[in-house]
Amino acid sequence: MATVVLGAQWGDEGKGKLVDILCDDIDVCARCQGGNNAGHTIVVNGVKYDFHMLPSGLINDKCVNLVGSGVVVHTPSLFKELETIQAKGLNTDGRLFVSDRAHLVFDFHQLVDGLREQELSGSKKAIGTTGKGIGPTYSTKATRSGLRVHHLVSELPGAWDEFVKSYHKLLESEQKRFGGFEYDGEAELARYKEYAERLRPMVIDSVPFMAEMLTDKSKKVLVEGANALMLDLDFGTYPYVTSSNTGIGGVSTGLGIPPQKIKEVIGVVKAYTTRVGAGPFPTELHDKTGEYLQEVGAEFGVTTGRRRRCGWLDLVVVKYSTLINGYTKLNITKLDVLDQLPEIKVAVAYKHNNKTLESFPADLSIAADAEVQYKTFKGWQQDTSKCRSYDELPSAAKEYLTFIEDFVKVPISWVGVGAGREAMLTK
Ligand code: 2SA
Ligand code: GDP
Ligand code: MG
Repeated sequence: MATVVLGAQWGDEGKGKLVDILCDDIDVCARCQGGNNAGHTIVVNGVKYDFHMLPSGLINDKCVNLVGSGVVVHTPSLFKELETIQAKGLNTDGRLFVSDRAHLVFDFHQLVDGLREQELSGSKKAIGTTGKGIGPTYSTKATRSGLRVHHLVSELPGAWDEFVKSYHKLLESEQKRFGGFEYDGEAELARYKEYAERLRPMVIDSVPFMAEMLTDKSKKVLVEGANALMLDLDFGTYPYVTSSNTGIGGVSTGLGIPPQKIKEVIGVVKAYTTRVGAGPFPTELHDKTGEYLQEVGAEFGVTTGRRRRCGWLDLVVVKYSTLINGYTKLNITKLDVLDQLPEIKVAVAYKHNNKTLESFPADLSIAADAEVQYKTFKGWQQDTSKCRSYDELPSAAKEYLTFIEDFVKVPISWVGVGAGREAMLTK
């Protein structure tokens, strides 16, 4: 059976940290969507690891890791990331598999990502992507012109020639669409000839692999979500979203696993809200409190280094994401960041034209104009970062947590009070 960890807001809730802790007792950690746009920071004994495309289960030396079929793989970045974590002392030998059905991100997809953003910025509607080629690669997947891992590593006669032909066709169609940009496709293909050799030993048909892991009663599987529900292509703040299903749907489509094999869905919720990139953010703070959250929370993008926008916790968002993802447990993270605030607010409803909205609206102009209704809590103004059990938390902090639990109607099982493994309280 599988446990799934998903982001409940706009990302960077601290999913990586929970995944790392759970992987102590996990056999397979799998990514199902996204690519190296993700950034999961994990701190173990003071050593910081930044994961982008690779599953965070690689930190645990007993855990096998899978880059699933729904992930888009920029091969050079995969090897670079592997080398970086190996240089920090992790032995990844025989513990990383890549699905043969995953799509390949080429450098020209990244170039096109920038060109699309430039086009949109003319109408002031740029998405604020990470520039990692994620949208363009999922686009070519949907138009059925993309190339997959099995195309690259195939040893069937004529397979490489076929790969080269399809590559040129794909590149030419992008060049046609984007004003005939200059591009050295031959040089990229030469690099891919080498990558094919390095990648081949890791490539598997992940469908029978996952089926076996999910049937074997002695095996535990964890699915590591990337990005978060409000960035979901279908249910997020479209078009200000990423190009994959970051919600529960992406787990089945991105790994080929039946939904009844999912036992637990853990929603990771930051004790306030952040967003990186453009798009609506009803509880965003443009004042000193917003700056406080950004600085104390060290809210910078792990992949791009961009400053994250900050605001109050929005329970309209968390409830909406619960309706879709069906969380069975919550992990509230970064509670310690709120420690010094005299007053803490939580959004509990949106009003539009004097009517309370039923849920997070599809129409972004309604989200932008909505009047946010808050509940205000007195801050605890005590250091929680040294707490090592739930009981040690100040009573005002417990009140805040209980309110979240009651509002969302999902039990809180973990509370984060610091970046390290030791700073996770179980409830
Ligand atoms: P993309 O590149 O096409 O996926 O961008 C589309 C939108 O999705 C947002 N997005 C993210 N939001 C939060 N965190 C992400 N990962 C990195 C991190 C981001 C970074 O952990 O900090 O370093 O900037 C992530 N990845 C994609 C993106 O900002 C766009 O709004
Ligand atoms: P992810 O994308 O959801 O995995 O989250 P990120 O790694 O992008 O961002 C979360 C950041 O907060 C990382 O730098 C973590 O090390 C850090 N972090 C995680 N949990 C906590 C916590 O409970 N308290 C504090 N202060 N930092 C945390
Ligand atoms: Mg992140």
